[in-house]
Amino acid sequence: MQVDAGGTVAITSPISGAGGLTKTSPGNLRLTHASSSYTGATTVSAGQLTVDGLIASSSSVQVASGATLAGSGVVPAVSVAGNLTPRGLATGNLSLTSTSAMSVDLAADTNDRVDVAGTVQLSGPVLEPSLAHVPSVGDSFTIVDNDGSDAVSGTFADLPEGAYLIVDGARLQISYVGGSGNDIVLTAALAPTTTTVSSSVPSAVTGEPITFTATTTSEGTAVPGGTTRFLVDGDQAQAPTSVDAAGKATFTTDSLPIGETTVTAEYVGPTGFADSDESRIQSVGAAGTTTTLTVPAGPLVTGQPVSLSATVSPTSPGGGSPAGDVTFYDGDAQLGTGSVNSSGLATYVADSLSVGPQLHRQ
Ligand SMILES: [Ca+2]
Ligand SMILES: [Ca+2]
Repeated sequence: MQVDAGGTVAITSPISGAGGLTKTSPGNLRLTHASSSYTGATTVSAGQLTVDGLIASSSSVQVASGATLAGSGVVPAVSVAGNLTPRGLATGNLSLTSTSAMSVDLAADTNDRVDVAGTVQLSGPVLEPSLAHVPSVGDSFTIVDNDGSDAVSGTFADLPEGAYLIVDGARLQISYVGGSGNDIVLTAALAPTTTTVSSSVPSAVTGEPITFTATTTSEGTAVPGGTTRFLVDGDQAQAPTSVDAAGKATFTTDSLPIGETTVTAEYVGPTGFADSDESRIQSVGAAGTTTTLTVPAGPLVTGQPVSLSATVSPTSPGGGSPAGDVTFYDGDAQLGTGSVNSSGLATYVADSLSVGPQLHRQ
């Protein structure tokens, strides 16, 4: 049969006999009768053959590179080197070669699909899905319904099991073990994200500023937005802030307690992206301190009460307000203690000091 480019010829009568059918030229030949009985081979060498009827008695259908098989009818075993545009086509064994492409419209109600009675052989064909609506996460589309329990052999080009593909802005994940376990199913999915947390000072001391940086990626690249919040030992320490172009958010604190503290970054992705989080243990040790003793200017008179003061300050990189007690000595004799106040000052009033020995602090 020849159909000129741009034209469509429909055969509504049954085709019978022992001969075959070869479709040439660029136009579209449409077979609609439900009881054709010819037994020869069907060859689509150019243009498009649309089978909306039944030609299952044909020995096979061969679709040449550049030619197209389409329709919603019933065909025998099909080997496609060109294009397959099924609209619910039922086939025998289905083979798609590396030069072929399968186009499916993933409509919300009834998506394009092939129902295969036999084997499914994919030698790296290109999958060309289209989507006219926004699917909800979890919505699935069976594009090849494989009968029996035989596994699909091979995959579409660049789409191994579990791969993601973006279809008209929606993210779909492909499985060749979907449906009853041997069907090809596309499922609307969230992009996975991974969040990691680093510390500017993995082993800090009290009062030392520590900056935590959360970095969120999706399949190896920065996420396109979203927010990250930080928690310290499970309590929010910083409200959600937008991540930057590198997917990063930071949280700086100098008030973690001595010991080990759990710092968590929680990422909430934009539409289409999954959430993720990570926790890390931050170690904080005691900061070093410097103590300066102040005594009244002399000379002191024996027996006169003496007000002693000591100023305690953290040494860098520590910070904040030291707490605790300062013990004052007269020589080796302990005089008493004073508590360090919020200004780092401890005082003690001695009734008297001995003559001669140096005043010192331990
Ligand atoms: Ca199945
Ligand atoms: Ca099967």
